[in-house]
Amino acid sequence: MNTTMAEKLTSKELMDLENKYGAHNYHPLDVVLSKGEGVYVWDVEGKRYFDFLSAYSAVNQGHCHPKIVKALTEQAKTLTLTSRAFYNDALGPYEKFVTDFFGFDKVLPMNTGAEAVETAIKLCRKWAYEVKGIHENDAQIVVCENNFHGRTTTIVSFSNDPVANKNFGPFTPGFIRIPYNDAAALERVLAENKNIAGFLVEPIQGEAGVYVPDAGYLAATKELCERHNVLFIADEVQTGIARTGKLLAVDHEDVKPDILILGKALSGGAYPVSAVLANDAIMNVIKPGQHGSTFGGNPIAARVAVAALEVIEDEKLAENAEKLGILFRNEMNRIINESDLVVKVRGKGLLNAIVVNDTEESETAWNLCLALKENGLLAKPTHGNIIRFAPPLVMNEEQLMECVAIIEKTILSFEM
Ligand code: IF1
Repeated sequence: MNTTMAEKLTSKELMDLENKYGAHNYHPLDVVLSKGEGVYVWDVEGKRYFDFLSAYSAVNQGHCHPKIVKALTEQAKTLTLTSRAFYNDALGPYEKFVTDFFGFDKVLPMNTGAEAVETAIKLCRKWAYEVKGIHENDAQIVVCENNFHGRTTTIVSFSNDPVANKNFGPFTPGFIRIPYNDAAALERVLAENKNIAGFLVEPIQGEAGVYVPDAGYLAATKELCERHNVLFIADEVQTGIARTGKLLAVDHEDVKPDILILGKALSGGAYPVSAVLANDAIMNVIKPGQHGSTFGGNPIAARVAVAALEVIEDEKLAENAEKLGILFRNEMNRIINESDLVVKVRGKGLLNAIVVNDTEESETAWNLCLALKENGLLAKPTHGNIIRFAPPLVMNEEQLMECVAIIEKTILSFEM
């Protein structure tokens, strides 16, 4: 088999190639995709599916959105990369646009979510030493149990998931882990420890299985941070950009983070674009040469991000996510009442999960996803018995009801 030729390979052949030549750091569902448009993707055999993962919420604006693709391809033909050794004519306009859009003085552009989290950690520590006055190397950042913030060595250092960090040590010190959704736990640690620089939190824990904290948790923790001169750092890589029914998940509680971390849908999935936003009193601690990235702030990323955010606003995707999310959870609750297989639905906007009535070690959720795939809908289990449902936000009500029918049919036939 000459795989360099443009000949058409089957799904089986393509999966074999990945298995033989790619590192086994993923366990994909056995579907090979070759095309996407809006809420749909197609496999190499031409079968169409509803995408209920949206590349982990990167493709909020739908696959291959024409406006985003246009920005990408036009800029790709003009100027792709200059590095930050020189100015480029796309970055400044993007920086003005994105800071206005989210209401911060400044942005620091990066590429992936993990890089943006690393950037926020570095920014927070530098601020702690140079503004707050913590003694050098003593700063602590408070994080939550079952957090997921990415895959770098420092980020996995403060994970409590052995799958993410076992045998990747030694780990970066300087993190204190407290229970999620427990403002009193934050209050205790802030009272005990004068060296706390920041509190890093996901407004909804995605990887942990779409855990929505109690109403008031974000506002209460933000207030505690303010009282103790500690930076509230919101990781909105997964929850941001309209996914949960507001532009940001913190907007549900009118919380303004001191540091905001964005990624994924900042490009609509067309290109790796991430960002850290903060006001001058924080961002100005970073001086030339102290942080950066070859690709961060490149002209393609800048044009793509502007287009991606314009789509969010033009197409009212936050409002659509809010409306369809309520409908989706209502429909799932109806199905739950008819079925013993699914016990719970939770989420906000179009970031939802159902809990399958089986152990975390069971194959049930995986097999349910295989059956959903056969019926034309792609989703993936997380933590064994939880299935995340996060379609592109450009879905309409009719399409959503078609998806509900697929899910219902699959769940009910599964029990027979
Ligand atoms: C993988 C889950 C989603 C994130 C938050 C930072 C990052 C992520 C809150 C890092 C990334 C991912 C990455 C993906 C799986 C995934 C995920 F299953 F783990 F929970 F989205 F649902 N902060 N989330 O959720 O961003 O460096 O990847 O750009 O396979 O690791 P990244």
